[in-house]
Amino acid sequence: MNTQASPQSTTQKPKIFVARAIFPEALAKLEEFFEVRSNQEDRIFSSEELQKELSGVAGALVAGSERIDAKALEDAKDLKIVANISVGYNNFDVQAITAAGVMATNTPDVLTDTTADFGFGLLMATARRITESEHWVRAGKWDKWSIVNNPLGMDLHHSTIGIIGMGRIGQGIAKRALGFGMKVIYHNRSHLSDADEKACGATYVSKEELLRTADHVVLVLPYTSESHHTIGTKEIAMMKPTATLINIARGGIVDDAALAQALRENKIFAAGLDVFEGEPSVHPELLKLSNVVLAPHIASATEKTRRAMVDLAVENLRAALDGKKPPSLINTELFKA
Ligand code: 8YV
Repeated sequence: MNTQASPQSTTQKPKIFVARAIFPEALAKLEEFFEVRSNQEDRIFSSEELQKELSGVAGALVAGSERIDAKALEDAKDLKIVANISVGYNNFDVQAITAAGVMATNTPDVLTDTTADFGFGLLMATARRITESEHWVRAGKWDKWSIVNNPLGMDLHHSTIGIIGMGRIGQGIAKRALGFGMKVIYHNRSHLSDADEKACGATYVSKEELLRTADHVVLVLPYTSESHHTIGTKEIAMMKPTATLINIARGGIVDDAALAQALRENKIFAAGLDVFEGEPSVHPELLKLSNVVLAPHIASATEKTRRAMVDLAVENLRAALDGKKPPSLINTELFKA
């Protein structure tokens, strides 16, 4: 065995912190270049612990579970980059991060199709009562074939899908809906270009028109203070009693208590939720209902895509610590070539 220190081990590697468990191969790659403090046991840090972990490191890989704000950055005097393993970055106070001179990055594009697939799958499971039917079979309730006495759902084909939030993932869902012969309407902060509208077969409508006319409402908008409770009692009251509501965006975009009450009173047909207010806690009333499909925030969770997200976050971190522009820099004003 060669006991001589390699040239690499004598030069000081920059210190980095990996806040969540990641794939061992990605960790090994990081260890080639950095002195890594990692959290392979995957526990969730308190804000005090996070603040401590960020002190003395040049870079950090984090996820939606880590809130990066002025408090978290208080002692992070050496920090140059905070790389989110997530496209959504509502866990970042971008203003505070930028004020601290720290680059912030996310993981767009690599998860678009995987997330759109899941959104469409959740819609199908919800409208056609697939998980409820499975529970029904497992509970031994399937004692005879019947025309009417089994879980009857709502059609997707040739119905109207209303997408709120028409970014990359929303457009991905629209394109899938076209294959089902669905009419696509959308609401967004801004109109798509004519070419993008055409590619999605989508028509821009007001939020109110969307809620009143869509058979299936799908939420794919980012969470901000403006999008908090985009869907509450008032909005649900505008929806058709036969409509479904799908949230793959963020907890807090839907008022979960109001939704639970509406589902209990059959104000709408059903809901499919991948994200929740205060997750991983789920509103206890939602857990009691059969007309809601619940998933643990897994829209981007395929092996290939989660690896691609981690790889992109690693690429962002390495670029920043190499003095290069990270491929998905959020606060671009910080990069001085
Ligand atoms: C992440 C997501 O898995 O990318 C996003 O915005 O919601 C998911 O893909 C999750 O946020 C973990 O950070």
